[in-house]
Amino acid sequence: MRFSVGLGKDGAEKRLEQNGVSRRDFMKFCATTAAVMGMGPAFAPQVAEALTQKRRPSVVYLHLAECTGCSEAVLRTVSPYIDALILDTISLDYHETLMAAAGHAAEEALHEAVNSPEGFVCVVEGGVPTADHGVYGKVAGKSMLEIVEEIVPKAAATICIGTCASYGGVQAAAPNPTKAMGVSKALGGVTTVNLPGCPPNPYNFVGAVVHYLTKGVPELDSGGRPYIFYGESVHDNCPRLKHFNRDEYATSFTSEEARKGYCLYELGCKGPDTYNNCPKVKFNQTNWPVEAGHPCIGCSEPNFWDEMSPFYKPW
Ligand code: FSX
Ligand code: SF4
Ligand code: F3S
Repeated sequence: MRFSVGLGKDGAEKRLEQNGVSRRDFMKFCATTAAVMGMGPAFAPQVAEALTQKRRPSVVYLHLAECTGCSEAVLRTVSPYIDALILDTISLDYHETLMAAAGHAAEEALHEAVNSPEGFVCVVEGGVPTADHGVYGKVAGKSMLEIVEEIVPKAAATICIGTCASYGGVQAAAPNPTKAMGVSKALGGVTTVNLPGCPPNPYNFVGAVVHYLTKGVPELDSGGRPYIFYGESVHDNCPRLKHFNRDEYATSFTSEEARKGYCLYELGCKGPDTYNNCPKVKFNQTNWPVEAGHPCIGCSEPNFWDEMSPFYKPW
């Protein structure tokens, strides 16, 4: 495959090399991202171009109520170093856990990014506590509710990374004392690109960013999820499906059937009711829960902590 992308030594290619990403790794990554987006290899050069364009989009990344596992999932990726690529592609002007600035300097960076005439993309990680005017979650003296109310309407687009920002997540589980909810709901139904998963797959994040840069906001389902990543159920693409179709189930984790790779439905697998591309994309291109022997707990569905539990029993 030949790529005719202008990765000049002085520009993107050099920066990527400095971050430990070889040209070969980069092109492989672009082809994988194209595939994750449901596009053929012919789209890879456009992915490369989007990721190396001169004008890097300004991104304001907000942390609300969450475990930071979403950021960790992006930062802990192995080859081809999604963190380096993402950090090189976008201008991350505000990210509370990554930025060197603190206190007033951090607030100043946020203010500048949000008011820049060039515009910005908002990425939100975490749910919004809304009880008692949002008093249960604050950053720099402002409630998380006030922060999203102020910033999200000004953004060119908002990407919710993870189930918490998309739908509320673990802090929204019953009895939900802080009345945590997803960003869209907290703001009265504003459109957000939701990338649920607890944590989400970093490739879906990269794919969403590339989609935004090349084709605009992707087509979303009723839960705000892009069809390209969440259009099929986990069950649809599961390698254990042939056993499900033959009624071959593992009845305990230590059984002979479990060792043979039988279906995990009897052990609580919620793959048939969960929409995500885990079997196709995997985590770190290595593995995903069901292939590793664990039932899907439905982590990319709204309210999965309440509605998909008990996790180890079939419905
Ligand atoms: Fe939520 Fe992100 Fe689950 Fe954690 O921060 S989606 S709790 S893995 O990581 O928001
Ligand atoms: Fe479906 Fe889960 Fe069985 Fe896979 S293990 S076939 S996702 S029920
Ligand atoms: Fe989550 Fe199920 Fe995938 S638990 S990571 S949606 S297999």
